[in-house]
Amino acid sequence: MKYGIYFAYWEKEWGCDQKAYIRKVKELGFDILEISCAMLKDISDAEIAEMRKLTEDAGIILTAGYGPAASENIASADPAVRAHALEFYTDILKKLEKLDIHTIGGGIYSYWPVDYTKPIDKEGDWARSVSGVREVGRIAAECGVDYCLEVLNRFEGYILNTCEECRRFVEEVDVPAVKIMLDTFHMNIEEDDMLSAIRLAGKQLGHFHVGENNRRLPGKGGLDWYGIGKALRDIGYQGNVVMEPFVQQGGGVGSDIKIWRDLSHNASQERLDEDARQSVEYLRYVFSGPYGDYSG
Ligand SMILES: [Mn+2]
Repeated sequence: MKYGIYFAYWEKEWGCDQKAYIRKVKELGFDILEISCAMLKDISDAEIAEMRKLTEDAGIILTAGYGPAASENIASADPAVRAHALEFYTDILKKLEKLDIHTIGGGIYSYWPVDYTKPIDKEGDWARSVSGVREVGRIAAECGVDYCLEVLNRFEGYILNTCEECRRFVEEVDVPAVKIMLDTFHMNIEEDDMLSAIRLAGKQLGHFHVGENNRRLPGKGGLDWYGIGKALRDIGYQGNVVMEPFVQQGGGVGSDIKIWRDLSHNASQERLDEDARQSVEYLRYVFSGPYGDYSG
């Protein structure tokens, strides 16, 4: 398994310059930096080349996360929105290929955050999403990218709330590059048994997010990291484990994630760095198990 962190732990806006984090996360002991596709919308070829060189020099793997805007909703009932979404994903996937990024994950079968003041048509959106994801998934395959559908809790999504739903959805799409993505924070809300859900995903698990029940760094809350590690080893998971901590209030990130208190306990930048370093060390150790792949 490879271990990563999402840049937004340190930031208050999604579209900020994320290049500075490449070297930083390497120094903190991570293998992976997860970036947001928000920063790729207007990126130039020169900037793409610069970013790729920085990751190669640092020996870092990049992965990409995204919460699509309503105008990028591949499941929309409006054909013009679906056409725009297809255009958007085609552009992003080509950029991912240039960046040597092989994983995109998130609510990329719908939009986020969901506007629950509007009526929800789960059945209709599911059907449109399956057909849209099938089309986008084929483009992803051509670009060498795994298109990973993140199962989200009920407050953030309504199409895929459990691993069982995602498995059924992925089977309907039936494109090998389209995979299941799980996140311990969301699973803790929706799954009867998180460890069974991981086992149900099995070989279809393409990307894995980790965070505590309140989205603090793994090791600072109540989740069963030993059990989670065992379930991942049981399915022979060799993929990415990316932590997605959110502990700071403010900005677009704080508002979208609904951070209304300081979960960092007024931590300095140095303290945030040290907490991340300790968390990845802990996770590597716990997930390695008795016969694991612990090498750090
Ligand atoms: Mn996540």
